[in-house]
Amino acid sequence: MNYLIPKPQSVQPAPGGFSLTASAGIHVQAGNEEIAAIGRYLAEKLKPATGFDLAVIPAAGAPGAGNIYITMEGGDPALGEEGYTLAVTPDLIALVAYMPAGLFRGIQTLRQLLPAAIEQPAPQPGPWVVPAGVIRDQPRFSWRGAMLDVARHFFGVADVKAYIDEMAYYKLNRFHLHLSDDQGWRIEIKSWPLLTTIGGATSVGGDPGGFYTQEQYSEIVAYAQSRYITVIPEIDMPGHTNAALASYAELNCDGVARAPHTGIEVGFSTLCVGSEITYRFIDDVIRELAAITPGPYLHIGGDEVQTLGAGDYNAFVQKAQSTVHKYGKRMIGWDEIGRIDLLPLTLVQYWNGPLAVEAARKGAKMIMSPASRVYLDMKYNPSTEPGLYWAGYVEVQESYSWDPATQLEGVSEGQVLGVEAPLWTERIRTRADIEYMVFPRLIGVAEIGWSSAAGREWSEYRLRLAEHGPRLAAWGINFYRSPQVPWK
Ligand code: TNX
Repeated sequence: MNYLIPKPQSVQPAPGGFSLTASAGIHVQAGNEEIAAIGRYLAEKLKPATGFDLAVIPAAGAPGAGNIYITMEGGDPALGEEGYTLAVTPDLIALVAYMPAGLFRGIQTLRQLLPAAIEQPAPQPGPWVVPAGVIRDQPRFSWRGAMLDVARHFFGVADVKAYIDEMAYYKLNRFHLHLSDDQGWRIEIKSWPLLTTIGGATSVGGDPGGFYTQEQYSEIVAYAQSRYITVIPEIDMPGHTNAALASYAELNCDGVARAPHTGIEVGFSTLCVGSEITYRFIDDVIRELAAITPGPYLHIGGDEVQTLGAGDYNAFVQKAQSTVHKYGKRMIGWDEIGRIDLLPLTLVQYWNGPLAVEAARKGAKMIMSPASRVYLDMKYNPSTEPGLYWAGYVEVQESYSWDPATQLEGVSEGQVLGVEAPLWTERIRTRADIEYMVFPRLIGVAEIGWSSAAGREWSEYRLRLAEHGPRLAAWGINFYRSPQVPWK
């Protein structure tokens, strides 16, 4: 029970353990399809390494010895939406939660309690013993996220699903997709089809482009939902818009379509904020995106526009905020939106600057993504091949040893919604690159978001992290074997 990440709120070990055998049943609370689906997910995760075809059975109360029991009956409301209790005896594994999301998080704990070989894709000898004890657990923060930039380089549905599964294993619950930028537009907008046929065709460095149809996007959203992860789509504006400006001449103040951009400089592009068509454009884009996004959030970027005055910028973002609100969503933006009058439910994502503090002073809730800690595109050290280093080299310890409630002067715990780790992809071209930059740093971010600050310490964490090496290896993940960690 000593190697769990994120570290649970409370762990009480007991003698002995539960031996999982081929005859175990996964007994799920009867009459609840959502819980049955969680039971099937567990069976599916246990099958490859054990070879067991565990039956998912509607339960008539707690089952007899040798079984797994998953239920919301008796779930403690004090453990909230994502909390759970996992009680393991030599006879029974009982997972109880107040809400289905809690059961799903508890399943990840159960997977981590089994030997690392459980993550192997083909049958292993076992035995499959789960140590006995009681875990009572719930998250510190409600926002525990990762962002993937699919604009600078495009990653298809299969890559994205793999990332979602990796996030789920560490109990993350927000997946932010950066869908548009200077170098590419990645989501089909039916009323503006050239965005994807022209704007979607390029990537950084002349690499291949690509985009998601609305159907594919919905497939990603549903996949994330089945793992209790909310998708947050981002369309960056008014800057970071060259792909749109290349697709439609009329979005430019001079009426001339821009050439595609395959470099990595930022800050030069902007929508034409004085023209009426710009607002028809953002209305259409936000309307279509809101309609296929069941989650409550829509991110409008708002970062790094160097070619607009403050007045124009503020007026534009103010209008974008009204549009997002009109379509029933809460707006999120990077630091820079701290300059405008924010609606009460608007969220600010801190990355680098003082404007986020201004937003906090106005009462906005914050998502913490300090570049010098959790920008997963930052190189680990000078010999890291992929990535950038403008915010410094970020070794595993640096990305773990900080706290969201004390990172920013003037922003206290009550204003912090949680933490999110972005992966920008200017210098990330393949799934192997993603894995190398994300792992193991994202695991530490997951712990920062979930576990209590008290007792969270690098010298102890690195030993737990070491035990996760074989699990990452079992999935075939190309992770960075940091010399700071005594890998197993
Ligand atoms: C800053 S973070 C950016 C991105 C870049 C990233 C590279 C932010 C709001 N803007 O456009 O991709 O740095 O690390």
